[in-house]
Amino acid sequence: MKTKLIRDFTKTCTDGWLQGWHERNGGNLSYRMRNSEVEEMKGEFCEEGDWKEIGTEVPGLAGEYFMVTGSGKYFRNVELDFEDNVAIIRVNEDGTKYKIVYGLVNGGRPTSELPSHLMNLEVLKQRDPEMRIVYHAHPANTVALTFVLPLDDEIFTREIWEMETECPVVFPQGIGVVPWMVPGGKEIGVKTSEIMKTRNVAVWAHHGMFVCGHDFDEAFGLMHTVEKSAEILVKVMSMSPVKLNTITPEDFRALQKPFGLTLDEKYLYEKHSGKIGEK
Ligand code: 2HA
Ligand code: ZN
Repeated sequence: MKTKLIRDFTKTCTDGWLQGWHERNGGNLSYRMRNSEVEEMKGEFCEEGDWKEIGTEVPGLAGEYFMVTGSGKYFRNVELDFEDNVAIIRVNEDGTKYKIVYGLVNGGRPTSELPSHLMNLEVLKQRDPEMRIVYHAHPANTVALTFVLPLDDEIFTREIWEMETECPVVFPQGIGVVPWMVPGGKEIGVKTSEIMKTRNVAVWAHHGMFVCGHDFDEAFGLMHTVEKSAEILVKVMSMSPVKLNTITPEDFRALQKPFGLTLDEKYLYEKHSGKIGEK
């Protein structure tokens, strides 16, 4: 069965693979399904499977269905065999367990980052019921910057924003940075979902990035925009520790009216040091 949802989900996996963000089984993708999408596919669901522990609690997602990549599965292979690599799961009535109702036909489990994905999707649903996607990837330039920039939300956001005028338009709420933590568990999910309460981008130091979106294009485009700016910053820093020219706080403020933005002044600090990464 090839629904529009399956096509859109697959396209995101393939596009991420082509960007080089998904070495081996790196990265994962999840989508909170609409009732109409569940109805469309329900004839193919098997509800007989066992309930398994999520490893955290997401009562705000009770009874909902999610399309998620499989643990240990390669993004490269999603377009080649969707049903082997992706699952649809249902969350139980108290938000502590899930069961696989479709996909992963050769066995397996949903993504190892399921707690982070579901905790993010839960806070996002509260923020905006149409926010349905969480996407995690390992884009190299963004990860590289976590070794040389302070792991500070304000500095990280400001340095990335300065690389492309589009940035504050695309992610006006800025970026949150999570220090290095053990991936795959509840703890890192708590930290990431704290960021997702107000922002659409979370960077995991020395690991990767989480973004959200209303649809797949928006989530992918956000990942792409942050990573593109990170690439420019890596190029600039390889040439010089200081910038001769840049976008100034006044310039950023001037974007607000024409683009209908409100930018938090905490990102628009006056710099006392000329060095990239210092305030
Ligand atoms: O291997 O990206 O964070 C999947 C991951 C874990
Ligand atoms: Zn990862």
